[in-house]
Amino acid sequence: MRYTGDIGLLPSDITPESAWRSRRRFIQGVALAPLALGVSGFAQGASGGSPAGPVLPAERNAEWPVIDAANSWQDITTYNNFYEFGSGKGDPADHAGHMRLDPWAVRIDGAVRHPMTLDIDALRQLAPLEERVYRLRCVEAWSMVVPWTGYALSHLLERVEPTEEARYVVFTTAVQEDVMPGVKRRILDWPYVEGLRIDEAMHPLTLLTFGVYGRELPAQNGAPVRIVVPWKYGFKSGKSLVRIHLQAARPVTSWMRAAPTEYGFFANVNPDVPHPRWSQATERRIGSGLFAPRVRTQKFNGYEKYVADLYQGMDLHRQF
Ligand SMILES: Nc1nc2c(c(=O)[nH]1)N[C@H]1C(S)=C(S)[C@@H](COP(=O)(O)O)O[C@H]1N2
Ligand SMILES: [Mo]
Repeated sequence: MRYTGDIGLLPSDITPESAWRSRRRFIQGVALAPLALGVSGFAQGASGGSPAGPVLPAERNAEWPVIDAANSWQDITTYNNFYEFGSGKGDPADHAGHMRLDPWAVRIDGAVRHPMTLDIDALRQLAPLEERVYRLRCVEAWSMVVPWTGYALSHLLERVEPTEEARYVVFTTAVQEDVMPGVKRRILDWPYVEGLRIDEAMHPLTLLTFGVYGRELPAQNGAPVRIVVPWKYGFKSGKSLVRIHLQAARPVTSWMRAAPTEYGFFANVNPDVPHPRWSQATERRIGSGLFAPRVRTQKFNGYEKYVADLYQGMDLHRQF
């Protein structure tokens, strides 16, 4: 499994796995500088932009299918939804750079035995970072393929030990009203709140995410930490998290509150369940060119065999 198209090879593709791992350990133990070499496989063509920002070392996890060629750094960092910074696709790249990222702490509390507040470095170091290439399918019927860096959220949840009461996990995004033009305009009811059922949150595909393309997350992609739930529409993947709260009740999320008939709690990618205002049967792949054919949308965004069990017995048309 490898990146294709304009992405080129990763060092892990051309080095035996064991050599790669030991080299990684060596690099991690010595200094960050040689990593510039370690991630050189990410170099893009001129049109794709070059990954920028601090390097974030991670091992490739090839356990999950890489569906397609990854989108370019340029696509991933300039075509965004981050309504706190405005509703235009370019607004996050234009404005999110003003977000204050240091210091940053995340509170994990509620129905857990060990509530804690972790600063971003402690949170990032809680489990080994992995690189995973996931498809991101927006509810607006476009998609991208993104090499994320993070670890399974389950590692963090296991650390805080959910109690028997913990049936849902609620994610809350930072609000910095002075630097977030969208917050001033009340596009949604801030803060941006999302949630998962505890079994969805514990699923090994659910990624607590700190980076993209081997670099720390750019602000517009949800720095310094976000969630990525690849089998759900993109709006479930809250950015720039400040709180992870476990509770008994199903939360009312920001999008449910804004338009309950359009955005359900589950929001599983499903080509058979249209949005009330448009079809979800196909998607436009960002970066594929104006005349490229639309791609057929797959149930659970292509992750059906890993997650279908979670929804046994549910009517996915009603519980959308
Ligand atoms: N806080 C916050 N998180 C958010 C959003 C948002 O507006 N605010 N938009 C969501 C939507 S609709 C999508 S499709 C993804 C987009 O992630 P990306 O910009 O990194 O591709 O972020 C999600 N997370
Ligand atoms: Mo989205």
